[in-house]
Amino acid sequence: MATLGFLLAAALPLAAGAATHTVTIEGMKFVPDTLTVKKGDRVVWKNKDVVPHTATAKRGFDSRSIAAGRSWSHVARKPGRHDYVCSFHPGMKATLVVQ
Ligand SMILES: [Cu+2]
Repeated sequence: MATLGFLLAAALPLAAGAATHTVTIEGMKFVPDTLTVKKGDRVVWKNKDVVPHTATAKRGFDSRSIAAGRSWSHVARKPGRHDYVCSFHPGMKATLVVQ
């Protein structure tokens, strides 16, 4: 079952012990506005608003447009403090800390 093996591998891309964290985008805010994760963890941004948003760091990651009701995930690989904004609404600011 080579095909099944491939599908399982695709569904499990995280290293053993890696965690998944969620940032909810709701009411024009990132919640929580500061999230600390370990290197290799996955972060999922869930847009619960009725307008698109982005999660855009100067360096490290850029979700591009996340449509209303959709989500985007990113594996945190770069240690450090990553301040990010929504590029459509620059007043929306948050921080991802990768340890
Ligand atoms: Cu936005």
